[in-house]
Amino acid sequence: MPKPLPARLFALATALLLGACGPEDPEPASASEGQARQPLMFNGHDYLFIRSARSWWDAKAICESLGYGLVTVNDASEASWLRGFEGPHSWWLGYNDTQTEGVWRWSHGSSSYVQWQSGEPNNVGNEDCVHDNWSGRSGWNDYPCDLGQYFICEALP
Ligand SMILES: [Ca+2]
Ligand SMILES: [Ca+2]
Ligand SMILES: [Ca+2]
Repeated sequence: MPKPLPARLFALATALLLGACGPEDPEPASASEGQARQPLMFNGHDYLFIRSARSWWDAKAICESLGYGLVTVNDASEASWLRGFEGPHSWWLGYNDTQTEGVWRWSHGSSSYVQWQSGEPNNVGNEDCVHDNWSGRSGWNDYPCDLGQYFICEALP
């Protein structure tokens, strides 16, 4: 079980996330989106679904500033649970080949589980970061790291 997060971290997270949902957020806030910014738990891990379109690098830094990392997908049950919150959007995961083209790693932790969409990864135009639910289709696509996407943080063990 992860350690309970102190109240001051929640305050920081709330302030940061509300601040992050300014002009870059293409969608109006709603009650359900507000709830989605609170940590959700699955299998003993806390997650944040952050509905602010950021580069993969910014997303990674924001997760880390909160004591999380970009999500590592460990198995099909976690992938399925995540998808239940994704709606029509695509979301950054921690998977990337930023270090060596074609050598895929997780930014935080490790996993041998993969769920590529058909024909992916294809590195079209140099795609080194992975998002889930591209075009509303199940599975992963490699995508340019500097384009803005919503993102999922998972608490570090
Ligand atoms: Ca995980
Ligand atoms: Ca690549
Ligand atoms: Ca691709």
